[in-house]
Amino acid sequence: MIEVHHLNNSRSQRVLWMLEELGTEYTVVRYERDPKTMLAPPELKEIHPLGRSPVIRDGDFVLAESGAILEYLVDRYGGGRFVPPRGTREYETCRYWVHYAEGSLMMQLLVKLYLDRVGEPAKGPLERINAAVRMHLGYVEESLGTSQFLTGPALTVADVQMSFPLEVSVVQGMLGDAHPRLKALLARLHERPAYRAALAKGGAYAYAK
Ligand SMILES: N[C@@H](CCC(=O)N[C@@H](CS)C(=O)NCC(=O)O)C(=O)O
Repeated sequence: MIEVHHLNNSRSQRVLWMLEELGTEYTVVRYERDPKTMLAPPELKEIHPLGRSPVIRDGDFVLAESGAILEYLVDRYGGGRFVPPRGTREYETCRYWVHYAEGSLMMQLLVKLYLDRVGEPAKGPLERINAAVRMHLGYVEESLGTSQFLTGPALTVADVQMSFPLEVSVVQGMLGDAHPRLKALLARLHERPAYRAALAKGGAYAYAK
């Protein structure tokens, strides 16, 4: 059975959600962040040398990196669900959003998180990163257009992977009334039974606003 090495309040929540959508059996191995540093406990390094979450173990295969994990899960257990047909433009767009989530949007949000902590001395760089985050969110809002989900009328792995940076954007006060389509998308994602079931399995998650 698949093991998900899951850290509270983390990106790993979307792996549980994906597995609930797939209806694939899994167990959760839980780790708690240090309440002061918010870092993962050292035991996570026993499953993967980087000591970050998520990590899954499927048989003797250990895989880290949330985008790679989600793509692996839909390829292996999806039977064609949660991903557009290969060879189509929608398939490539789906893959684009999976990479964009961590490679572009989340990267900006992490810089913002650290600069926010520095405070006044980082005022200039913080203004620049806020402008960059606003530009990114405006771009995602426009890209969504009138679609129900990021790659069209059905939920795909792209929506699952993008959920975390969008949720972090809400908590950081960057995603709001200027983004009615993204707010509606998040509401649509949050009301899914599989999303709710994953929350019940994962424990503390501060981003499901
Ligand atoms: N790009 C990686 C990032 C993994 C990552 O940094 N995970 C965070 C949780 S959101 C973590 O484990 N943080 C604990 C720490 O840095 O000690 C992914 O998408 O899986």
